[in-house]
Amino acid sequence: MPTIKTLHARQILDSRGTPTVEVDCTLSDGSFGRAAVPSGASTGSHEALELRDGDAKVYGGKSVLKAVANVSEIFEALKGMEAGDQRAIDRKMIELDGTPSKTKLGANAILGVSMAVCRARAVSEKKPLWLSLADQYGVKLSKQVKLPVPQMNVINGGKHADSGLSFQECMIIPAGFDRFSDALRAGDEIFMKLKKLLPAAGYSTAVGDEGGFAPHVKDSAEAFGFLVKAIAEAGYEGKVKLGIDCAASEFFAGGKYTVDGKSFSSAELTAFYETLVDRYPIVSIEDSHSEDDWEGFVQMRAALPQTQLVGDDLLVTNVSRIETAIEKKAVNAVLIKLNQIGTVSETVDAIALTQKQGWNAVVSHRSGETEDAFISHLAVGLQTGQIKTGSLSRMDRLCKYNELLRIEEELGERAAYVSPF
Ligand code: 2PG
Ligand code: MG
Repeated sequence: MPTIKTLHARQILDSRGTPTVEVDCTLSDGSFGRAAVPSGASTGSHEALELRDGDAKVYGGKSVLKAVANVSEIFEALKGMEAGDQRAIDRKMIELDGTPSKTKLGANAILGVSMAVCRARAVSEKKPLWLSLADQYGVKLSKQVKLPVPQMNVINGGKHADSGLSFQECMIIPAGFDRFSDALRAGDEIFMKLKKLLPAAGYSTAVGDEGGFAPHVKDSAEAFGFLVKAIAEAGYEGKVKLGIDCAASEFFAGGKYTVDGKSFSSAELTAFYETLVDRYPIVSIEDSHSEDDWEGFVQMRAALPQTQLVGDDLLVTNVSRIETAIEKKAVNAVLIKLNQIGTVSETVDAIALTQKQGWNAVVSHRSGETEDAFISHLAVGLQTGQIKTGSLSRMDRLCKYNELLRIEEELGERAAYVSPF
């Protein structure tokens, strides 16, 4: 296997126009890999550190030139290492950083390198990235290879839009199909229906950070009403379900949750979700409660045992927090974000632990994205069965779906699409 020959980082701009890190890697056999790091807005406080320069005069403090420079330091430690052992490479960077949250080098610097090396290795192996990842981490692929079921955020709220909606993401989940491409088509047709329904009701079709509409509806019920109508008018009733990312840490203050102008205790919030699940075809709820309200999650699981309860800010792709969730029976699914933890290997460990527990892993984008479609390959290679990557507009979102179309085409008869709901 070839060795790491060069690593070069640069500052580029993400989908919000905010600086982020991109890394180029070349191997001794000439293979080249490039990767760009995403960035969140509703970040969990237990996430690994995204290193920013903090000089208010430059990009409002958001430039990442320190992280870019840290890639040179990382290169000194990694040069000449075998590119064939991703775990050794990631371990080396974790040791070099030496802090629990990657505060010294920055998770953005470390992750950029981790992903770029994966890409270069796949080129060297002459394999698609998803297959290289599967082989690297010992995933046993069966004859049928699962494409992920997407959670599509077609109405944006919370920190991702100025719609006034308390919930961050109102999503459609095209589960009842045999092929990924048919599911994508259904999602797109529903999105186009919404585009007609919203203005007819006097609302704007301007979009939020993840490409979903951001109408100033009066409450979440009105948002779900639009989704149900759009699904029915597009002819997909029963086949397309709903999901929410509440991102509840963002509307939690002083021990109370404020949703749709009403104030709830943790237990009252659970009861509110029960009424929503009764009224609408909601099959998945993410971050129903605040990131340290473990008891709220435990109550949710007991109250809604049939619903997929996903931990995002709660678990931050961190094996030790996922272990706590297993002990407490706090969720039954885990959102997986590479930059919450900062290396590909640790991300894979989080997925493996989730799957071992029999829970669902949902590979996810961040609200600040780039043209990099690494997560599409991660979802297929690790056979997670689910992906969350935004709406049906803005290329930073669509490039992930388009990459999945290419993978499905390449898999031909081997491509499978299996509903987890
Ligand atoms: C989330 C994500 C992605 P952000 O909360 O799940 O949708 O948002 O990247 O802003 O944390
Ligand atoms: Mg979330």
